Amino acid sequence: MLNIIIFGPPGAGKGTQSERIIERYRLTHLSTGDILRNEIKNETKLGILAKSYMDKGALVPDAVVIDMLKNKIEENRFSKGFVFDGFPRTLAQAKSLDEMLNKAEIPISIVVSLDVKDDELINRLVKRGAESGRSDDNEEVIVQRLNVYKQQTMPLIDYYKNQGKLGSVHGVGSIDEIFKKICNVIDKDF
Ligand code: B4P
Repeated sequence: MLNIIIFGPPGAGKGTQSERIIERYRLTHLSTGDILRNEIKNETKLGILAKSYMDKGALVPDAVVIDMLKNKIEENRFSKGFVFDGFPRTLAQAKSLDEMLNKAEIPISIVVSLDVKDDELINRLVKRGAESGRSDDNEEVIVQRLNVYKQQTMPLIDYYKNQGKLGSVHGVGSIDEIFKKICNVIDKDF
């Protein structure tokens, strides 16, 4: 089983590259951002709660997201493997994921970290906001999301480095070039 975490700040290209990874390696895409946006669209209780955090650039509480992800893993238990996109985002989420997967004897294989500087991230997300109207893609909220990333998510780099699972990829350039580099990192180990 191949379980990949695609890791990086908001706008690094996680969602974009995940689409290609799942196609090439025949994996199941679990994007917590997409799942939450779907809940918002369907105006569920979870969606209404999530929106109140996402619109401020804050993370949705760990307990909610962890529970949601556990259900999705269970629903897709016959999959060949997963691409975790946007999860984990906190140490508590990372530890829960390890616990869940280790218990099922399907641990994380590799963490691909996309490195992109802040000014490029802001440009990309402002552009996406203008095109898609996504409510958290405006400059004020983007700056807040980047702060949250640095405080709560970046510590996971050391967490996975210490497990010997981190592979870094420079995330600027064409989408094809970056995808090639990601495949090299995955294929080197598996
Ligand atoms: P996400 O949906 O994960 O959104 P994101 O960080 O903005 O990344 P995304 O995958 O969408 O964008 P990508 O980098 O591909 O999270 C949104 C919110 O949901 C969070 O702020 C949080 O509130 C909540 N949430 C989600 N998961 C959570 C969790 N685990 N715990 C708690 N809360 C959670 O792409 C960005 C743009 O760049 C696109 O327009 C793309 O076209 C462009 N792009 C991609 N690659 C490019 C390249 N090489 N060159 C130029 N542009 C590129």
